[in-house]
Amino acid sequence: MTDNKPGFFKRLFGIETPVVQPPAPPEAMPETPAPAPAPVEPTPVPQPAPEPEQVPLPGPPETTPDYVEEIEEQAAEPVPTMFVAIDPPAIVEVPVEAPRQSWFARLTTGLKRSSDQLTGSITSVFTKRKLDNATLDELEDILIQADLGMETATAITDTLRRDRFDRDVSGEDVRAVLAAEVEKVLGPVARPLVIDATQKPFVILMIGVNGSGKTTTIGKLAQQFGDQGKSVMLAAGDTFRAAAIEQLQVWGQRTNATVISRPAGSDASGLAFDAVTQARAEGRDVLIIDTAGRLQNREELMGELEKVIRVIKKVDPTAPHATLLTLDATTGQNALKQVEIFGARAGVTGLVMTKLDGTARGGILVAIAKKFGLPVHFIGVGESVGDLEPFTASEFARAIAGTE
Ligand SMILES: Nc1nc2c(ncn2[C@@H]2O[C@H](COP(=O)(O)OP(=O)(O)OP(=O)(O)O)[C@@H](O)[C@H]2O)c(=O)[nH]1
Ligand SMILES: [Mg+2]
Repeated sequence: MTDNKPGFFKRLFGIETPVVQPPAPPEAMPETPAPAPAPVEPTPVPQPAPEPEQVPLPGPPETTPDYVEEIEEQAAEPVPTMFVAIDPPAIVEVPVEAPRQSWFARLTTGLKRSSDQLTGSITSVFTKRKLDNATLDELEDILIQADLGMETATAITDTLRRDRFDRDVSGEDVRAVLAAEVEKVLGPVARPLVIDATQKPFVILMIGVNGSGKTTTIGKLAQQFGDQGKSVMLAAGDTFRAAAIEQLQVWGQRTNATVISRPAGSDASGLAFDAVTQARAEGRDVLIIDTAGRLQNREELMGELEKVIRVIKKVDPTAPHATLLTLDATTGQNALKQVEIFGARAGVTGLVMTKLDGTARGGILVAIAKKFGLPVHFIGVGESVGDLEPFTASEFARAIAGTE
């Protein structure tokens, strides 16, 4: 959405964010040259022999897989310079659990930033006014500015027009209609991620733009699956940055999940192939494969993602069994494009919306649900291992509409 009403829009969303390391807006991201080695290595990373390291691999595949040719072709090319790295920290820190509010309180607090502005605008429009066309037009603008999407905005104003036209309407009445309409849209997409126990491993591929929360979400999921008694393997498929590999290793240690990795600069598809092979040989319940962040409009990077998927399918044609797209709640309208393009190229099966605890432009989730109908499995409400919650429509609707 273009910011054609700067004053209003600033009031609506122009609040400084406390979120740690927000990604730069995709459009503004510069290309980053091949990564220099991190200036300080926090802990000596075991220097792996040229061949894979942490877990012995089962014997080589019986026939040479096609991907080997692709990898060899690629090896002749210079190290790719197209990944956009977000200044990786030299020392990867995983936040420790601190005493905290319930997740719903944090969700409400996070969405309060959107909700306060939204409900404040609604209240100012609906103070002592009869519902007429002018107020309905104003309300529609407010809802669209809040990223809810044209269809939902129209549905809300249509309901009010039908039921309350020419009558006194309070801000509270409007918020109740807003909550009901948002819940109606989100209800069908609030679906849990079901792990099919007959798939061993159940392969989850985590994808998304830079900094959207892939690796953190993997850590949180590893914890949840581990708590359920599942044996979990993680694959450090963001082979581009050494810090990304370390970050996943830290999560692996923390959650007692095995991490399979290769040295930075290795081919991501080859790692994915090895990881699925290894997890299958070990009878793992779940394998979660991390990937490098990529902007959806970078053709070559999207092609690389397709290759990762092709190679996974060489080991298990039914995999990946879930392809999860992480969306940063602070992104706004660009999230629609991310869902569209990642969906078309990588066959997204479900969404995780992260960072709903901080600056929230949470309304976009409503527009996404309406447009794509993809399941929303989880929401991220913080950086700690416990801060991933199943998505529920009514709580989200109440939080954004500011109703109790
Ligand atoms: N407040 C908050 N921060 C989060 C959440 N999820 C992730 N983060 C933070 O967002 C930043 C980026 O998270 P990562 O998990 O590294 O994101 P990524 O998608 O793996 O990033 P790349 O690998 O660079 O593409 C980190 O500082 C995380 O701690 C969340 O739900 N809430
Ligand atoms: Mg990552």
